[in-house]
Amino acid sequence: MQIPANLKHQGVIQWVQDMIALTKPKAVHWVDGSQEEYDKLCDLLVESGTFIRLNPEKRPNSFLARSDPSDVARVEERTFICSVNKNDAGPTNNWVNPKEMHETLNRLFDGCMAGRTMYIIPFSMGPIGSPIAQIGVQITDSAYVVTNMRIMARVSTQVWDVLGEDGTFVPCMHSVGAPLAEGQQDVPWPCQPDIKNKYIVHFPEERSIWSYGSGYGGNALLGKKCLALRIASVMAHDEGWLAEHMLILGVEDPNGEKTYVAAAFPSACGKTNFAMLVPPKEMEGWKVTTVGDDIAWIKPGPDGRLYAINPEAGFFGVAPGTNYKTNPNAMKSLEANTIFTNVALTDDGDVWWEGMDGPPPAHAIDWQGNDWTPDCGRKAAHPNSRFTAPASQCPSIDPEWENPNGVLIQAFIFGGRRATTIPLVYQSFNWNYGVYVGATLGSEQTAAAIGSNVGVVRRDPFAMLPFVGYHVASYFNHWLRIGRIISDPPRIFSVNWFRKDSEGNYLWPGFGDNMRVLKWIVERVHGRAVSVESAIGWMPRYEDIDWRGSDFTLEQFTELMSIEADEWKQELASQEEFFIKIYDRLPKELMAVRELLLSSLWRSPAHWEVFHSTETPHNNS
Ligand code: SAT
Ligand code: MN
Repeated sequence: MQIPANLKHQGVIQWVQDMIALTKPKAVHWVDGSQEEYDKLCDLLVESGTFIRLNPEKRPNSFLARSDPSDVARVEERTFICSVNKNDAGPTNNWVNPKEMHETLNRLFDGCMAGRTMYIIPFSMGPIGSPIAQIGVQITDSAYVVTNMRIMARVSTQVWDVLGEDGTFVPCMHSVGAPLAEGQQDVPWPCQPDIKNKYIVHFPEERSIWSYGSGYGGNALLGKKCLALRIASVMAHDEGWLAEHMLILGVEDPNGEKTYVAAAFPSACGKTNFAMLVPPKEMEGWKVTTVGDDIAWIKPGPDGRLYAINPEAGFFGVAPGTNYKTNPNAMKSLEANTIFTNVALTDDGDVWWEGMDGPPPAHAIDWQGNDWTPDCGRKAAHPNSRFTAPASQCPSIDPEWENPNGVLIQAFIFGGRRATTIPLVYQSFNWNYGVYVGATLGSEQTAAAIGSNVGVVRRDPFAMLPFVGYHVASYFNHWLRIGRIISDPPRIFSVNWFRKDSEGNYLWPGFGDNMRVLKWIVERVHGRAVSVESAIGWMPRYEDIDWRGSDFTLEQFTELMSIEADEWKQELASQEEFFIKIYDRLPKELMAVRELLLSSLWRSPAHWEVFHSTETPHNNS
């Protein structure tokens, strides 16, 4: 075995040797992260039928992959947190005794790479050498995974230098679980089609990851949800920082003042669109820049304030609905050097998905490889189809996005997809109330996870339900603790872009218009925006929002901001139901906040009447 010249870490070498002995690959390839290597792997994937090279005139250096129809999203029911003590995983995670799970995995991985090449990927989550970054080494038998990892993480032999002889790394073991017998013909998307044979396993005490049977997204690109959220959340808890399912964006006001905010939304709720927002042109001088669209690692800096990095290097974004109107920056990011998965192929060798600009093509090949026409009654692209594109190609990328020390976070935003109940925006009274807002976040489920009841509301605290690597109530306590150790804590806001009227139409236009809300948030942070006190927090009046270029009326705003008694009673009951599930470790602060909320909601019926512009403003931030 030809070990890379600058790899001096015996722990890595020993681990790789053990994994070779276990999985018995046909060949071993140490990934160096070079362009040349990437191009060769893409050629190989074209040859094997996994990749289709797109028309180089339309989409240079870009490819389409179609997954097995069984392997199209994260598998939450097969995701495990194998802590030594069951209750350290908490009631919201699947748990198996780690010893037992190791036995299962050893059996599954025994010989699982037969006939395949083992790739060893050195990667850094975060700028290489950043004090906030972490190093991972992923072993995989999927060249598709290698090419995607090279976009999503910093894959480089430099990582071996940073690791030195005794640095810390997270071992990330991955196999599609489809060994090839002598002479057996491979398929374009090898995997274990039966969901029961897929395993996404985390050992929080060992800080290791084992993934078997899937080649898709967060199941297989192990730097993302597995390392950067589930394992990192455990590290963050132990070390006093935050690993969050949050986008990071910068807001520049007309005076050039920059404010960074981090926002948590569940998967497939428009984080990428929000992170790359283009303000309405009438809001002259306001500008949004992108630091990250999915994950934030946030640490107290030397001044006691919170600084965030995006640990990723690319976007793994939802394709359907993305177009030059909803997200021009994403569209420009994926004009070249992009891998598309499960979108449709047009007759001229380009890609298409539902909601792309212009009329649908008269004919295409759908995500399953079948002929497709607009009237055929099927979707051309899978609802969870994705693009993998380098962040550096994003026109709105923030100049500080690779700053190893991160950017100063001044506001947190929590948002779900809620047809009712939750108003467009409000500010929590203080940090503890804000933690309550995050802890009780609810959202209608999306196609990002297999087996989800699309449209049904579930509690998704901090948008981290499938990503906290330990007991979720201890995670709440960790957030409360952070509030006690930092100086000048960020202000915390709730938003809901997805409220509907009684006919089921969205009340809020969303996309670029979200800038109006973001502007109010930023001005609140700096103590400049007016608000009024409601039962649940501080809220803008109609005239506190910048409506330039909009014809949104006071009546519409009133409906969008209303707090309905019956809905909120139900909401608090549903929040309590969740709290009861995690009662054994639920911080007392959250129970107290709930009581206070209930007491302020329980007022004379007049209180429930909607917000109107005659209330006395308080300029209290
Ligand atoms: O986990 S994935 O990376 O496949 C996508 C998501 O759920 O956000
Ligand atoms: Mn996500």
